[in-house]
Amino acid sequence: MLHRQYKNIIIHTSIVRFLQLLNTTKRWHLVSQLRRFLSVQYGDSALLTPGVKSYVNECASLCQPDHIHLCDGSAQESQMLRKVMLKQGTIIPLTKYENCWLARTNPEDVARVESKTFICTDHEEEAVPITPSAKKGVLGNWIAPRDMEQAIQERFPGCMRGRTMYVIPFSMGPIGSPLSKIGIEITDSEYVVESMKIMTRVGNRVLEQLPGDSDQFVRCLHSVGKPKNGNTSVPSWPCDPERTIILHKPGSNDIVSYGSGYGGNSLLGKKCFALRIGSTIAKREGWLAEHMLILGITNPKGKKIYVAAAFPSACGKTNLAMMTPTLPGYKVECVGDDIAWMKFDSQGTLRAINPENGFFGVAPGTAMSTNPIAMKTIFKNTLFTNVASTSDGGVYWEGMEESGFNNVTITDWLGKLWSKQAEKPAAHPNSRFCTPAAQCPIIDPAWEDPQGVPISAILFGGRRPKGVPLVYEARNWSHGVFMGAAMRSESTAAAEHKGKVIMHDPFAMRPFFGYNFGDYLHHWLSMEKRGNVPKVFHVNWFRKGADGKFLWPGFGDNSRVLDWIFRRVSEEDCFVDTAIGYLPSEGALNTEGLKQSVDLKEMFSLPRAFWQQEVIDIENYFKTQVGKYLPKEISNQLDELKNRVANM
Ligand code: OXD
Ligand code: MN
Repeated sequence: MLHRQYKNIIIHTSIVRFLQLLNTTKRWHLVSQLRRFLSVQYGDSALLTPGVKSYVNECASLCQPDHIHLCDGSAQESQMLRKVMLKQGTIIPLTKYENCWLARTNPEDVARVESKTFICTDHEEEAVPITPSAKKGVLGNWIAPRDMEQAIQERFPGCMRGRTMYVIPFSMGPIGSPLSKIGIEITDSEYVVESMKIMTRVGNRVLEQLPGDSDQFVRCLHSVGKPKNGNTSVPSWPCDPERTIILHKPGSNDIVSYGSGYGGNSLLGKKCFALRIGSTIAKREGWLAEHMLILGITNPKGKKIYVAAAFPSACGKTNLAMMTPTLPGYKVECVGDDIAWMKFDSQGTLRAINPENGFFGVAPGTAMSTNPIAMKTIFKNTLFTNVASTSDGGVYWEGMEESGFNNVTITDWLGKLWSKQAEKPAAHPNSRFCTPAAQCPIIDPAWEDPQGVPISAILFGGRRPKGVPLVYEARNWSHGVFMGAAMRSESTAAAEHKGKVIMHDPFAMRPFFGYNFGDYLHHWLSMEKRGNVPKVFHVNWFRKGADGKFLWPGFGDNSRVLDWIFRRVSEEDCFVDTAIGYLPSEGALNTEGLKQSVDLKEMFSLPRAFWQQEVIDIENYFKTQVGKYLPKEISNQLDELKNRVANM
């Protein structure tokens, strides 16, 4: 039985099906009637702008849901949706914690699907570089407008029959900030609604920000879909893995996602809006939408700077953003762990907001020893996905401290009893916690400042087991942009890639570019003319020694690297000039009190053969994947690096 209030805010949409049978004039007339009907039925209908109403109508007539629900963002609404999800078996309560839930997905729907993610523009080269040897999909996938339309028509008509269509008004960024943007997500998944309510700001207060007669919002249509053959093997997690597709049309600010309920494919505010569509809006408006964490760091003298850092998915952004420094007197505060929108203010200072409202972090590896702040954040008001559960109503994943699990049984992410002797992990490697940012104990006091926080340094990094030192600094802005363009990292479980191959992942944006990477580089280079650009650094916590073990302890000890960066931002003369950039001079990295001995010599060594090969690989990548779109400044930077490496 549905909650009474719930019944009040849903409408039957068989009328919409009927509309499709009519000719255009009659349909137009009835659509206007329906619009009036919608505005009367839903909560505070006065808040629905004509643009939102007509988008809702459009989606309803396409998807033909049984009911429509305009989300108001309230706690009461969440209670109601949780009841629905419990009944469907989509979530189970985690009674050990306060207001925590576990969702188990269909095992075929566990990660972002990059190969099925497309950017739609009139001309292919607006979306991706075209070169004779470019491998398909390396820097994104293009789809022609008519093919996008066809993909929609093959999947969406009637896909929400028997389901409720939810309308989620959401703000990316603090409501009302000049840096924020609004989206309307339409979805047939309660899991998506509840996750969006954590990850973004949702509800009527968002609609109030939309100017009366405009449709200035990003249109986000999502359906978990229905397999063609009707086979929903996991009824609690409907999806259509075979026909999953994620489409973006920057020209009209449209996102259309079908077939997957998994976070990055379905919480459309995150990767689809804040990065892919966001980067195209940013290009148009002269700012940057990036796959970056933002943190504030205060030194023992009480001076504070903010840093933004781009690492590929599942490379420790959340851990760095919430770091507990081992260096005495330092304090780190978190603004965001995944996405930064950065724009110069009128003084020429680069200011950043975190457009998100929550953390969608990778669970495995999160522990008191690695990220105690995350552990203090995630055990209330959290929606877990694909972690293992314990018989006392708790959660478990690989890397969590072992103690406390002796007297309980563990059920793995597939719902099967699990033992430590099992060969398969208990939690899926891409299992997640989705938790409100505001409850992070070290959330920065300025994290919702509508003006954003001033950025003094930008870090690029990845998992590089060989050759790449712990930290080095770019010689200037163009060199920094080159460093971002040349980023590489070992693949992780965040997407569908298999095995641990070193992949090029420029700016950690490879899966998230909304437009041609060559144009993106031009845009980054142009930032130097717009304001005071920050210093740029490259970091690598993952270098391994000959014994295969990590050379650097990482986690809280990364504060030692941040300390050096802080001092470089303050122009301290604590560097040496090398072929690849500026490295800490001898003794400049504070290693006092390190709990393990570190082979600094090896960690900072620059093996000539490695760097010669690195330059060849970068050159090859630029040539085959970026071709004529590569800005001259970047190829100059490559030539200069090549010369310096040759003389190493
Ligand atoms: C994420 C990702 O979920 O990058 O943040 O995949
Ligand atoms: Mn990410």
